Amino acid sequence: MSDKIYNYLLSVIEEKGAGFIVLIDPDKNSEDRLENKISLINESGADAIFVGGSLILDNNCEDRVAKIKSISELPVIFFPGGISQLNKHYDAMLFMSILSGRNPHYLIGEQVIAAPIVKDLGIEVIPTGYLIIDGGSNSSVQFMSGSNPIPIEKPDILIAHSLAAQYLGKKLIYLESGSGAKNSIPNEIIKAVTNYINIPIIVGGGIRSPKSAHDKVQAGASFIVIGSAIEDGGNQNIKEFADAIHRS
Ligand code: 1GP
Repeated sequence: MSDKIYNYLLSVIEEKGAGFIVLIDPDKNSEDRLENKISLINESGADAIFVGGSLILDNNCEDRVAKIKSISELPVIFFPGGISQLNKHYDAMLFMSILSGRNPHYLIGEQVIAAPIVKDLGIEVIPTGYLIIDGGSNSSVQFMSGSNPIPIEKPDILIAHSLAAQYLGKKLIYLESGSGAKNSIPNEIIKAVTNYINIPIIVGGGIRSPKSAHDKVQAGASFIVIGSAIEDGGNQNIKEFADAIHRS
């Protein structure tokens, strides 16, 4: 199996200090809207596009991913909200387990259903430990996955989960406070986790400003994911995030 996209992500860390990933929720972006949005992202300095959402209210996900792929200059990586969003158009996928939860379906059930289809499609997989942390509001991912988030005031629990993810062989850890979270992951928590593990950390959820993104990179994040903050933003906004995240 190819490691092309994973190696590309590692090269971004090497060259730029950290990477900027834009999240596109296929439920919130019609094909017309995508045209404009992807061209802004192409020009922004972003390093990759994640596509995925907790819930999709129509049957057009595959068409939208095909559209994104046809106009994007960046790797298009599946950030799975569920197997119904899996299709042949992605360059790679985060092969995730919600390790912070205790719902067996999202620990291993969904992955078993997906694995043979992923093999058939020939998509590169990036094993990822997904850890949901309480972001101060009920997140869609928390509700849809039926899993409790890790309490923010218990960094020892998060550290133990992060170490377990690394020892299980995950290549990335995703610290998630939920799309549109009231509170993003605090910098001191990111710092605490990076003191214990040595695989790259993705941080996402509720990051609203370039300064906040910059501070999370300083704390040790290797990738910052921005979705809601640029959902209606212009090119300038996306560029500002890229500049704040990349080493100047
Ligand atoms: C959600 O981490 C991502 O899974 C991005 O969150 O939409 O809050 O930027 P936002």
